[in-house]
Amino acid sequence: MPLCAMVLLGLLSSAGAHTSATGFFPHAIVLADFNHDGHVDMAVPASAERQVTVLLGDGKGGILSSRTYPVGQGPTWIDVADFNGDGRLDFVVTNTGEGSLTLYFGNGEGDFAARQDIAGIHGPVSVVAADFSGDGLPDLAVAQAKRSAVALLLNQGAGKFTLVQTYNVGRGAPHPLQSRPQRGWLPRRDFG
Ligand SMILES: [Ca+2]
Ligand SMILES: [Ca+2]
Repeated sequence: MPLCAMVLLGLLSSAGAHTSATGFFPHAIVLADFNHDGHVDMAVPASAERQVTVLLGDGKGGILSSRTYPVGQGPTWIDVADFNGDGRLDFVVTNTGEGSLTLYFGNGEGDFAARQDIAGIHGPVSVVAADFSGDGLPDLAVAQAKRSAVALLLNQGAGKFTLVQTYNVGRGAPHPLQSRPQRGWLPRRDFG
């Protein structure tokens, strides 16, 4: 499967490397501890599959479980935050081909549900979650490559977002945005 993306963990050894399929054409990886077990997990959007794969790590370089979640066309970027304030991590994906975002809300045990789509975001190529308004809720900044712009969406609470401003950043494609350190979510970035 030459085009099938694989996640490779750990160093090659006599026992071989751990691999796990994540779908075709992955564009990004975000790290977080989705199930609160102290081990780093991953979420990977695969643009040709319209899906995100969540891989739960075992802290020894292996994968405990893998589960995929459907998103929109051409998912290219992902970020993580607690968007609805329930203490459990959620994720947001840019659907570049569809002009939308998809959010999933975590249950704190590594599973995600209550999909929410935000339409009308033309050509989103990357997204970062941060509290831009100072109210303690993570908002979203979305890079729109074809418009040479960044869209700012404010979190209205319960994970609901409103587009409040679009900033022109001049000619050229803003890709990607730089995310902030995710303190408190990654006790260590050590897969082994
Ligand atoms: Ca974990
Ligand atoms: Ca949450």
